[in-house]
Amino acid sequence: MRVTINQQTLELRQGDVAQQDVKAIVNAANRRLAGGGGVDGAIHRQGGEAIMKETSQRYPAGCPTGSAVISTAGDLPADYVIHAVAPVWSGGKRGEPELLAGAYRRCLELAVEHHCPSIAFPSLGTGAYRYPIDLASRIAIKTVFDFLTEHARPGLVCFVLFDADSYGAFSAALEEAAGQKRG
Ligand code: AR6
Repeated sequence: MRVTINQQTLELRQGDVAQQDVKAIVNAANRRLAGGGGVDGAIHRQGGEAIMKETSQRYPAGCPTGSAVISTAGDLPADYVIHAVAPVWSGGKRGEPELLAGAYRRCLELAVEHHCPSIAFPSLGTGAYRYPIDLASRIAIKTVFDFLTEHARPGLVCFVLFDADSYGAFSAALEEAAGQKRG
């Protein structure tokens, strides 16, 4: 599924974010950038040691929740990995929506700052961090939708969803957002 926003493309794909042939892919990281399972495990396993080597040198203090940092992509098809830290879901009253939106926004800013014409995101926060997919997908879509409306770049933004349920939630959120824009 794909829509055009401000002459740019927002696309949903199913698969492994690590294997996407785009300029930057986004990692679902933790604050210590310590490595883990899920998306993080796939990226470090397939990208090799260069990624962790660079992040531990450049970002010894890690990355705050709701933000992101950028590194090499090692052996992956992409040139950059942007490591984003989503909030751990704890009911929704601890600033989780703002933090999740902030993480997506910072990734888009970093992609633009590094002249990336394309970026691929996983669904941040909805695995080990337990953010409910119906809520998280709406925040993800709205944040990207608004960014593309307000900026002329990056050009192509993909969400790469790992399973059918996540794909379904993102499709519904995208239809809702596109419908609202059409009025
Ligand atoms: N490509 C795309 N999506 C994937 C992939 C993949 N290769 N693998 C899993 N997913 P998670 P979080 C989906 O747990 O919730 C890590 O250990 C997965 O089904 O990767 O932000 C870090 O080190 C889910 O829908 O990220 C942190 O400690 C979504 O991606 C913590 O987990 C996110 O799942 C971050 O947790």
